Amino acid sequence: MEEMGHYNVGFGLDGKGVGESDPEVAELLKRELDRQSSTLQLIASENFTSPAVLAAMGSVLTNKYAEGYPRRRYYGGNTVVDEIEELARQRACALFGAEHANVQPHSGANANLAAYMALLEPGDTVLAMRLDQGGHLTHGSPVSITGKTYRFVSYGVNPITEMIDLDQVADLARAEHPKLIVAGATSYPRVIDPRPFREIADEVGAFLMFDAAHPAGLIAGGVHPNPVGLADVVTFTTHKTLRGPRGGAILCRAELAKAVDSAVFPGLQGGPLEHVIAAKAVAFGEASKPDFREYARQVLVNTSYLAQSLAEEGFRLVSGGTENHLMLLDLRSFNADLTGKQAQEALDLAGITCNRNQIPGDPRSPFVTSGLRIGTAAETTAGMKETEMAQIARVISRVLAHPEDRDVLLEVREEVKQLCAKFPPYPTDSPLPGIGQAVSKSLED
Ligand code: DSN
Repeated sequence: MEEMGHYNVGFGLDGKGVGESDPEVAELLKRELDRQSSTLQLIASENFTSPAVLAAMGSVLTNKYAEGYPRRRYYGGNTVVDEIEELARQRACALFGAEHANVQPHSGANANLAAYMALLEPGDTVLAMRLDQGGHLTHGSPVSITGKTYRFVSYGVNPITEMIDLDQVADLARAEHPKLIVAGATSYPRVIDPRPFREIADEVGAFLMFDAAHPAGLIAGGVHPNPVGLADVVTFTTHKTLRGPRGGAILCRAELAKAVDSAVFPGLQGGPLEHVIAAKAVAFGEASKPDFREYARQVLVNTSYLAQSLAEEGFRLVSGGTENHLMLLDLRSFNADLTGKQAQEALDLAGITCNRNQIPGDPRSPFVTSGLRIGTAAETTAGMKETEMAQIARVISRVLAHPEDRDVLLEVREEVKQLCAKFPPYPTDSPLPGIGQAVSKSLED
């Protein structure tokens, strides 16, 4: 904590940090900044936003109620907010080549639910990827409102290749006549090509929705195929590879705009979070710049390099490799008794943050698992490249070879700290909102 004392945490418009009025909260913010800066962030769905994105989220827009849409609000005083939301919508459309964007969903789950509300009636049949094969809770899990409201039929991966079984998708589509087919996943290490899904949807007369929550930044960066124009609706989150604020968004053709907008508000949500929408606009602007294309390219290089290095350490890669920002490790090839839960906990103690994950056909429960999901989007933002990926593979292997050896965990933690110190995710020497320097006197006192 000592060395983080020069950070201001939660820097306000008055030039004062949270610490001047609430040292208790400020201390927690400071500890989290310390954790993110001194340990490896390898959760595939996380990233480090820019200081500008943080600043927009910490702005006066949080004060404003704006139910409705630009120029059609239920409350007064929305002239500036209208311009902000319009800018975010236009930037999202330009970035992905879409006809219409809704930037209000508070999350990816809300975006998905809104898309279903726009396209379906309760009880309608939907074909989507099963959670334990790489899908998402909102792709019809029985514990999700989606699974309780619609009739989901699930496809999965081929047990040999561990890649999406398109023959199964086609067979199920022909047999079940879904009104909607969902493409997209949360723990699938391969490119998802929207074209075969479009062909299958056309053959059976279904809508196609592409959940791009994970690859949105890879699509924006031009290294993954763009589903816009092929899928009727594209949903995504703005905080994963896209590197924006925590939230969701929906893209669609103009003819579906009204149905999508009505589903988000008033169907599902109340007042939009305009401070987050401003931050989404900032992130869309950042993602349209040439250096974001370079970032997306480096994410693929880093992930592939890390995966190959981990394979050399004895870990089996689900599907035999990776083509995106994440990989799934089958731990059983390294140590048949090591569970995902034990591995995640040992890595956490050593300063390496990732999440346990079921692998296709996993004999262990979702709470225990036989796999780990590892992603490079965040540490690539911090500037890490192939050399660091090789080092990360070595430390992961060392920890998992000795998950109960406290000395090893402490040694690795120190090595990780030194590595992270070379790649601070945020500048340490400028007074930036949220993370700048040296204003929170009360924290230092
Ligand atoms: N929780 C997200 C992920 O980690 O992929 C999906 O919602």
